[in-house]
Amino acid sequence: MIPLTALSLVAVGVVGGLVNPEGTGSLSRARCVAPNLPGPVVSVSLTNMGGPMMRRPNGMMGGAMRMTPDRSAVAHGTVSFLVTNGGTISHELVVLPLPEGQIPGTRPIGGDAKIDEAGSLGEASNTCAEGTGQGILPGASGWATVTLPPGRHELVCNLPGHYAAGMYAQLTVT
Ligand SMILES: [Cu+2]
Repeated sequence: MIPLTALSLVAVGVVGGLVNPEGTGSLSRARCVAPNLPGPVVSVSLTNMGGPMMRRPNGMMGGAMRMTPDRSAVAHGTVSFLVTNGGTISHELVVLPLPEGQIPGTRPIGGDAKIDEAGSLGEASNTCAEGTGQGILPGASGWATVTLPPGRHELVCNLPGHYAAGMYAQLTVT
């Protein structure tokens, strides 16, 4: 169990772009028990179709991955994300502000098959732990506590090819 004070410090570090040194990501197919998370908790389910990964002729992943939050809106301030990977490969959650007028899922994709994460407000990419790591392994959960201003936000998985395959969702902060 991580004390709330330590959790808050880690959250501040993530917002500042620091890497959580505890992020080993070495657990396999673990079932995780998250600590009591502060603020409203947005539960997010990450999925992909089982079996061999579909690939289009251009090498991009087929559209078979999803990011599904349990709500479409949350009050501004301290918000926690509890992210569970129900898929067969690693995933993550990154919280990005959604610029005025921009449609979710339309960010430009770079040569590395990823989108630009500049301006990230935090991420859950650690297996059975808080904050930033090497990705949430299949069957496991990760979590993060962030401070969200009012406005539209986009939750994304930015592992190569995953955004293009459909791993994004809008979250409105009121
Ligand atoms: Cu993913």
